[in-house]
Amino acid sequence: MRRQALLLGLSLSLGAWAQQVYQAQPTDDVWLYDNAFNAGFTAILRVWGNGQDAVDPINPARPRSEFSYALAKWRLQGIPAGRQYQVLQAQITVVQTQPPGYTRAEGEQFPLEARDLSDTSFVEATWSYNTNTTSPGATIFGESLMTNYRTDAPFAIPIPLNAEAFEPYFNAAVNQNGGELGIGFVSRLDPAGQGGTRFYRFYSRNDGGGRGPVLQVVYRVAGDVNGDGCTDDADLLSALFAFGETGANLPADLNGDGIIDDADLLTVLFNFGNGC
Ligand SMILES: [Ca+2]
Ligand SMILES: [Ca+2]
Ligand SMILES: [Ca+2]
Repeated sequence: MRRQALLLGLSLSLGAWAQQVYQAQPTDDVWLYDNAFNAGFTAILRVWGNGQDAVDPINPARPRSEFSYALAKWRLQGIPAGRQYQVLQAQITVVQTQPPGYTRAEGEQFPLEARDLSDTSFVEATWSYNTNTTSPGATIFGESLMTNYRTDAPFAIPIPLNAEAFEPYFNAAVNQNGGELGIGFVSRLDPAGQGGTRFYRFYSRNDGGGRGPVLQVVYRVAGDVNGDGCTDDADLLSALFAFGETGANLPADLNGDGIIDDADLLTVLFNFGNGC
């Protein structure tokens, strides 16, 4: 129950009813490291860097021993293709095993990064280090927070994603990649000097306790005020009639800044016909 409370405590409070929430664990996650054991099915993923770089500058797809990554991919089920989505909030949460091999200050200095992936061709069940070519990209969607840091129990590490940076990646996954979305976990945290224990260790989807990574995305069809999945004149009229209104959770307040103004109206206009 405590584990659920950890994750629920991080869940987002929802505003307007047209918003929807995707929340799931990955369909595949692997430990990408040349000496990884049981890389596809290990219950624990491990991530480190060389203290300077998070990604191997020589060959990101085949990290040397100074680098270790985790790759994960999600299948965004239930989100129809053929329309553009607005991402309001996004977060990945992983659960660090007990005890962490780093101090809170080290975790804050060398965060766990969530990045884009070159592709989502890797498959957990048939994973092979020798043939894999998937590599973490240069876009950092988010960095971990040490807000729940503790040494006496596993703790949740939230990685809030930048909604503006993540939105086009999310839309490309839904509309151009069959719903598959890949995330690379990397870090500059250097294991050396702490007996080789100073690195991120967090549960994979294969953990028997269900503590694998969780992706949560709050989204809506872009410009869709009334939540019927299509941005049309009904949404335009709603935004016009509510123009100037202020308050929390107003359906026509598409950017969620508490006022319905020309920014919201333009969002409807720019997305006119979306999803219809
Ligand atoms: Ca796995
Ligand atoms: Ca609509
Ligand atoms: Ca607004």
